[in-house]
Parts: sequence; structure tokens; C-alpha cells
Amino acid sequence: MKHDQSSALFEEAKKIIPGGVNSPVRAFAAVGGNPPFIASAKGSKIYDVDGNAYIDYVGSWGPMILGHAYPPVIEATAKALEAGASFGAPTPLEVEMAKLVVQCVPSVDVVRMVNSGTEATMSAIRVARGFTGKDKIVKCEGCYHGHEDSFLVKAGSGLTTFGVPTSPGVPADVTKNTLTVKYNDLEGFEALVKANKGEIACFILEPVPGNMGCLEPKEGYLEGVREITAREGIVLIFDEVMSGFRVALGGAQERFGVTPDMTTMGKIIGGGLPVGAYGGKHEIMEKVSPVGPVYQAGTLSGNPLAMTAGIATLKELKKPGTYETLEAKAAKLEAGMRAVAAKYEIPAFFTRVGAMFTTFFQAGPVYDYDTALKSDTARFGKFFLGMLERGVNLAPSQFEAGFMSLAHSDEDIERTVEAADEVWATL
Ligand code: KE4
Repeated sequence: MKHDQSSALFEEAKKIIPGGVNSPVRAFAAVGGNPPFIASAKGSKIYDVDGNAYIDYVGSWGPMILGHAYPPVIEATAKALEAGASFGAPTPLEVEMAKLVVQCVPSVDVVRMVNSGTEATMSAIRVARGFTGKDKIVKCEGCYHGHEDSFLVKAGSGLTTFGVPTSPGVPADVTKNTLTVKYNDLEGFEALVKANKGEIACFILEPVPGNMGCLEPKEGYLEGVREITAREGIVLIFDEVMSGFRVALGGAQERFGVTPDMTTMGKIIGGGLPVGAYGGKHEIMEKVSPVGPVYQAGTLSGNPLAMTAGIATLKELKKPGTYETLEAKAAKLEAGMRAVAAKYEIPAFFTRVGAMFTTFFQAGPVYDYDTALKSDTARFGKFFLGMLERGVNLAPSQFEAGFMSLAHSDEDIERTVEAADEVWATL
């Protein structure tokens, strides 16, 4: 594949944008090589500026679950743009979006739109602190909740990819209130709660983590977390920015039948436009300004374009059979990849929850941050670059998830497996 134009653009970009990218994981620093600069996308494919086509399993890190440039989303959003991009005033679209979220997400009685997943999670913990009057929060090692100061402690995604899980620039005064536990470790959580009795405002976790690679909750883990937090008056926040509308229409809380007190959302509900949302029970969300005293605001929150793209996306996802179709496509890919791995002596451990998945380059099992970190990241880098050269675009880090869309065809999946067979032979 030729990459002349991407390479030239990357050199130019690196002079005026940190690392040449507007979000670190895009820089390929963890896997080597230069990132293709993308010109367009359609369905399951993305196309770079050198004319190369890739079967895409990043999907803009989750939002493009219908596939790229899905016609009903494009048509609706283009029409909305003609009516004006933003008014800074309430619109019927926000009411329609709120109704859809309340209808789909079990824990949400009331929802506030914001502009990113980070805004959603930072707002949610502020509300939890305001509701409980307590300062401490608990997060899981390896989970990523966006880049707000409180979360940059043993965080996953790009922080782990670049080996800086606890970021400089964050005052100790802030992170002293952030306690960490291992994902899938109920005993550890119980012990932490006991050691901080009455001082914890909330426990925020990805119910299905996607930021240390995709992990599956152990049997009874989410139920146990729910039981402990309910008993202790700790606000349970499911960060479903990634898993929401992905692993089920109602997210992990629907798939696993565990209802948190609050939920944070993003990605899919914007249909590819900037969006985030947080919501929960009436009594908690009544704390949010202007009804209550906890302040949170945003110039473009609920803007007509993101609402239109998000509403069009959710309407498609509500159609019968959607998640069965996603499940079947992702299961076909998993079966193909497992068959390839079985042909070679290379240790690989596969995880999948619905239409999000990861191939860990290690024997496994992988069930938390410590076990995920045992992966052979150098081998992952070789695998990643080999797949890219064969026209398959995966997330450029061992500590990220892959995403299946409704646009991926059987041929796309078969081609992906063929490419994996060729690459695995070189590892
Ligand atoms: P944003 O602020 O990036 O919209 O959302 C932050 C966030 C919050 N919670 C979860 C569970 C998330 O996965 C994310 C963002 N996910 C990453 C992918 N690992 C976004 C990609 C990136 O950082 O460029």
C-alpha cells in the first residue's frame, strides 16, 4: 500500500498539533508506523488520502454502529443543518432524544445532554458528590472514563497504551479522593468500602470495560457491586459511554439485568457527532441545576445536529432483530479468528460481549487490568500493522476494543479472517 500523502500530512500535522493528532490513541505510537489520514468512509469501509480502503473495526471508537455515512442519518442531519446549527435555546429534538434515552436505558428517569463522554462522567461524579455530600470516588484500575482530573489514576485506554496510567498535571489534592479497585474483584471492593465507611460518594465503572481491551464481567460481579453499593448508600454509576446501545439497546445494564443509580453515555447517541449524556433516578438528577444546586452547563449541549444524528441512529437500533444481527456478525468473526489462532502456536485469548471484542496476545485468562497488562504488546503491534497493510483497520492498541457494525458483510468478515491467517503466519 502507498502512504505518501498520509506520511506527508503526518509530518505537517506533527509541527502544529501535539503528536499530529487530536486524540493520542490515533498516533500509532504504541504499534509503530504512521497513521493513515482518512478522506471518507461508507458502510464498513474507510478510505485514506492515498486511496487505500480498509474494513473498519474502530468505527470512530464505537459511534458508527450502523456503519459509516448511513443514509437516513446523513439525510436527517443535512436537513437539520439547513434549519440552523445551534440556537442555545431548548428545542423539540432534545425532548425526543431524552424520551428515547429514558425509554431504552433502565436506570434513567431524567437525562442531561452534554458534548462528550468526559463531560458526562465528570458531571455524573459531581452530582453523586452533591447528592451524598461525600468526596471520595471509586474507579477500577484500567477503566477509562475520559480525561477529567479525578479519573486519571491507573486509567486505561491511551494512558495505559503510552505507559502513563496516572497523568502528571493532576494535583494530589484531587486524586487523593480517587480510590481504585480491581475490576471483577468483589472482595477487594467490599474491603475498600469497609476501610472507607461512610466516605464514598460513588463507584463509577465500565460494566463491560473496553479500555484495557474488552473484558467480560465474572458471574455475579455486577450483581455483587449493586448489592454492596445499595447497602452502603454509594451511588453506582455505570459508565456506558462505550457499552451503551452497543452490547444491548439498553446497554450492559439491560444485558446483565443490573440497574445502577446513574448512567453515563456518549458515542452512539451522537451518531458520529460530538455528544455525551448522564442520567439516573429522579431523586439524584433533581440535584442538577437549575432544579438543584449542582452546577453543570454547556454551550452546545443538546445541539440540533447531534440530536438529529443520534435520534436517527437510535431509531434504527430500535428495529427488531438489530442486536441479534450484530451478535451473529461478531460471533462469526470470533469463530474465524479462533480457528486461525488454533492453527498456530501463538498464545491468544479472545474476549467478546456482543459487538465489542478484543484479541489479547497471551494465553490468558484476562479478567482485569493486571492480567491484561501481561499481553505481548510487541506481537500485537506486528499483528496490527500486518492487518492494516491487508486492508483491515483495528484499534491501534492492545488495550482497546474492536467494534462490529451492522454494515459489515459476510465477505468483510471472511476477508478479515483471511488477512488474519496471512498475518498470524508471520508472527
Ligand atoms: P470522550 O470524552 O472521549 O467522548 O469519552 C470518554 C470516555 C468515557 N468513558 C468510556 C467508557 C470511554 O470509552 C470513553 C472514551 N473512549 C475512548 C476509546 N478508548 C475514546 C477514543 C479516544 O480517546 O480517542
